[in-house]
Amino acid sequence: MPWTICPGHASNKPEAGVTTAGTKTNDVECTACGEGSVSLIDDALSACYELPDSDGDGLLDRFGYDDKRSEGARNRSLKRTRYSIVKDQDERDGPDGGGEYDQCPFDPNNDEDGDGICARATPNPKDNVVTAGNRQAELYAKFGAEQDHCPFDPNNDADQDGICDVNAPGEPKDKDITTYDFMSNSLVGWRDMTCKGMPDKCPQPTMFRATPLAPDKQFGKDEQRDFKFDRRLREV
Ligand SMILES: [Ca+2]
Ligand SMILES: [Ca+2]
Ligand SMILES: [Ca+2]
Repeated sequence: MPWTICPGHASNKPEAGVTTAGTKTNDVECTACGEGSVSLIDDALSACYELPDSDGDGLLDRFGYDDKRSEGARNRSLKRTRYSIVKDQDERDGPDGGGEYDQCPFDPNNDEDGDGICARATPNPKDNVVTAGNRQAELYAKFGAEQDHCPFDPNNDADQDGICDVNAPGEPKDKDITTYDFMSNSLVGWRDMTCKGMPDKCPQPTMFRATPLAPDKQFGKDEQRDFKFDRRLREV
């Protein structure tokens, strides 16, 4: 007697797993997977898998799942190979029985500043799976396995001084978001000196203009060689 096949997630029935194994005389019993568990394969061997929640925020990890899709005569005749975290991850928003997948499975605050970067590091080798650009990374926050070192600062330390411009309430924040360095990666702080409004009323420059102090108002050859111009400097 062929055993009953418990439906997987691709079926039009709610996914179910084996709760009583089949024997020579008894059929398999299937039970629909409850909230927070899945069965991603239709077969007569795989049970529902209770999904982990690594950061304890109530949202489920896609990582950790496994099943018996490579075992048994039927699975082998279908040329199934072992579950692959890269090829076979559940791409739905959540299991049939309830629950939702976590786009930042190691960040309980789930990208608090909304910049698409999760706050905590994704451990190896899971970080390789969700590296930005991989298909699986689309199931993750926008910037994949990147870690947000300024999780409360959506501009991620705009003046690049190593101090997050915004921090968690009660933690020190960068009071002086100003750049004094020509090698800076941004133009934050290079405000127009003729602007008389409060600092936050003066527009942020989009280019930098260098003014030589020499009487002829020209940069000498040595200055031109030493000065580190970048693409935002249009006029000398
Ligand atoms: Ca979670
Ligand atoms: Ca999370
Ligand atoms: Ca973030």
